[in-house]
Amino acid sequence: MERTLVLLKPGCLQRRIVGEVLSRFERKGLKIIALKLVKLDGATAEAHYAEHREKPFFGSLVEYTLSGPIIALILEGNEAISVVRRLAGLTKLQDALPGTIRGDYAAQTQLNIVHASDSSASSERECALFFKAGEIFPWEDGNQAWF
Ligand code: FUP
Repeated sequence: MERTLVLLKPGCLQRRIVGEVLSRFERKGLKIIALKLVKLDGATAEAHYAEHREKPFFGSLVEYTLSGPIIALILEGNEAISVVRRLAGLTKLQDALPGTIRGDYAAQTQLNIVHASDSSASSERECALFFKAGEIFPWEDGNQAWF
């Protein structure tokens, strides 16, 4: 079982597609074990994208990330890190296939709607950046009678 950190960037709220994007993860059988609406501060946004600090798009990427509230969540499931990356689709606009979240909704590479951890090391780092231990609630699949 793996955990992965997902961000629904400001464009998801702007375009009222939070429910649609969350549905894709739920339909796949992933478990939401942490979730919050948050307005990031500059230091957290810069720390999250620290690997891109030297890139030409760093400033505008951080600016976009800070342009409104975002939804942060942790998903748990089998092979969750790579499964969620595939559901999200590739980074670049022209590579993101139809049927993926970015392929269906992103209109610009820089505004590519979602973030998903790309390795277990980044998942660990990013889950800790966005959530305290007390904000994460793992749960078990219950008795079918609940459905
Ligand atoms: P990903 O892990 O798919 O989000 O991709 P990266 O970590 O490479 O990129 C992080 C963010 O930087 C992307 F979501 C969008 C932005 N970016 C650009 O604006 N231009 C690029 O050429 C590459 C990434």
